[in-house]
Amino acid sequence: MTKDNLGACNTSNKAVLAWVQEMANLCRPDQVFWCNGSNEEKVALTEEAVRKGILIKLNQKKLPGCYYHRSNPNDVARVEQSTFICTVDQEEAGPTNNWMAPREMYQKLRGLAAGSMRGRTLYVVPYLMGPPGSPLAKVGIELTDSIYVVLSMGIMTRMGDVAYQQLGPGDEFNRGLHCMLDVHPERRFIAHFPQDNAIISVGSNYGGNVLLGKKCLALRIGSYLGRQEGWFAEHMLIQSIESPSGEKTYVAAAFPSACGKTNFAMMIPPAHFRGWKIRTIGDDIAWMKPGPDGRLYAINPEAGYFGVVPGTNSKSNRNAMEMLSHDTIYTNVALTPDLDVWWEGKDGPVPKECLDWKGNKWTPDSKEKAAHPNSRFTTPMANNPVLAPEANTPDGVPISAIVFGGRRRDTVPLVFQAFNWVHGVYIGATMGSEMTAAADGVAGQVRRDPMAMLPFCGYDMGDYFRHWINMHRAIKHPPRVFHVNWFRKNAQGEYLWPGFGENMRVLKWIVDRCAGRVDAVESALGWIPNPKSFDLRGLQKFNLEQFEQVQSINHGEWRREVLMQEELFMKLYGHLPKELIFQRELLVARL
Ligand code: GTP
Ligand code: SPV
Ligand code: MN
Repeated sequence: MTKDNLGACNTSNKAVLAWVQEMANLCRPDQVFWCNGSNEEKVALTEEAVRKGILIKLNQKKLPGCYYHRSNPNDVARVEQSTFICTVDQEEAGPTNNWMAPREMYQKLRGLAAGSMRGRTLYVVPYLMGPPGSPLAKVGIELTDSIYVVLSMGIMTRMGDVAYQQLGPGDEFNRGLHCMLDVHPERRFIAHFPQDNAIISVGSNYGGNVLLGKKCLALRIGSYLGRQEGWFAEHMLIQSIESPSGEKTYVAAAFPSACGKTNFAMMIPPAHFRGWKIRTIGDDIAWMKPGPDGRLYAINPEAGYFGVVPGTNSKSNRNAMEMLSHDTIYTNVALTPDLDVWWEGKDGPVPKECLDWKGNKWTPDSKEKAAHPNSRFTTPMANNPVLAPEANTPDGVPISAIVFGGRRRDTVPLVFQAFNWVHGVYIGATMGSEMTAAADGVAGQVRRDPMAMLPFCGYDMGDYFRHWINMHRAIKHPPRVFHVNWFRKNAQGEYLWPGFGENMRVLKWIVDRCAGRVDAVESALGWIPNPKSFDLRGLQKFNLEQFEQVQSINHGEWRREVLMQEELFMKLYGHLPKELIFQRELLVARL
């Protein structure tokens, strides 16, 4: 395609043509731009974004291919109170989701969208979630008036002609409409219509609210379809662990937003673990389906990472620092006078002066943070120095372990293993975690976040637990289930566990448990490591006593924990599987 016909219509799919026409008639853009995913297109749209001040070109000597974006200060995270599941019956959405009848929501949002793209361009963004040709992959089309969304979708998904190829002549694609409007919280709605495989998002231009392939399609709509079709759509990283002898194990792990998935997915094992290799298949989302051999197979539907920036440095995550050094969009970090980026926790000296994420002058004396706590990078997975080649395998990888984990300063030990599948479902279902800056709300407050899916489950949470329990029958060799907590603190507020690369020690125990190679001790919560066979060698300033502290189970704290779980169970009572109530009774009996 030459430069002259950039933006020209590139599909003959009748359903696509008709729907785009219908939406253009509604939104009234000055022009329609059909994206094909080519490099010329990316270059041209990037230049246009720079010309319009939507992106700032960063110092290309230090950060080749990198750009900077500031979102509206009222629009810096997901907004759960504005997120809706619009099923015909309210009961189907369940008590943990906001609900509105589809007819009412369509009417409301079509009203807001009407004429909203006058003077603007409507971009048609076809995208594929999953490796091309994968039986699990899904096609979506996002119509948006945000060039930042187009460029981000180009990184986060397999965007362009490849999606039309997968779609063929059919009409089975997710219909996503995104209108920025005036980016006002009162006119901000992220609405899902699972029965129509459709999404409408208005009034935001931020990450999880507007990159519709990610949380909206891959998780909310995905989980709804997964229950109908017999698979899982989960908020999980996927990693491969290769031992020095070449044995490969695949692990999927669900931690809530900003609780360590990206870091765990690409961690660097400490020196003691020479010969062990960790590689990333995905850092945020897993689609998993039983395979013909009775194991559970997982793909990463995404092609890029939209990750938390603050705290990233060469000590916590050297792979990430390398990954972010080129071809990355930075959103809401600080900008230095030489057009470099900075954030709290970055290596090197604190800049004497810079512009904070709002564009205001910032110095080390400033009271506010220079980078927003939920500032993010958008980077292609190909940038990841430890990307697993299996990230592109259409059939996915067989999962040996599922790991749940929250951010808990107390109560929850470093690691324990479920006694069996239903107990594992109970452990995931009752997960608690301190809230983070990834969503609007009170950071630090503990809330129940079942399987890290509270903001992302597209139907009744009790039915979701039922789906998890039922799937056991379809998986002859189910993964073993574990729970971890990297965030336990002592009375002085210091982390009890060094975390990051040292999490390899926990991972090795998990891998060995899956292979039946290491013993464990029975506890009230599940199987826990025998301190004698848990590998602490080479870990500086960490003794067995500290290990026992981070593993300790305080029965008083756990009785309180069970009461907190009860609140969720009461809320979900109507659809809560009885198995989980029995699991709770068994736990109480053990405490
Ligand atoms: P989302 O993209 O929001 O879904 O988040 P995520 O789960 O991928 O979280 P991420 O890996 O980006 O980590 C979020 C924050 O937790 C960062 O500030 C990290 O520095 C911090 N973190 C990650 N792993 C560890 C760990 O092992 N120990 C400690 N103490 N902090 C960690
Ligand atoms: C999360 O909040 O879990 C994210 C970031 O991964 S966002 O895409 O904004 O939802
Ligand atoms: Mn996430």
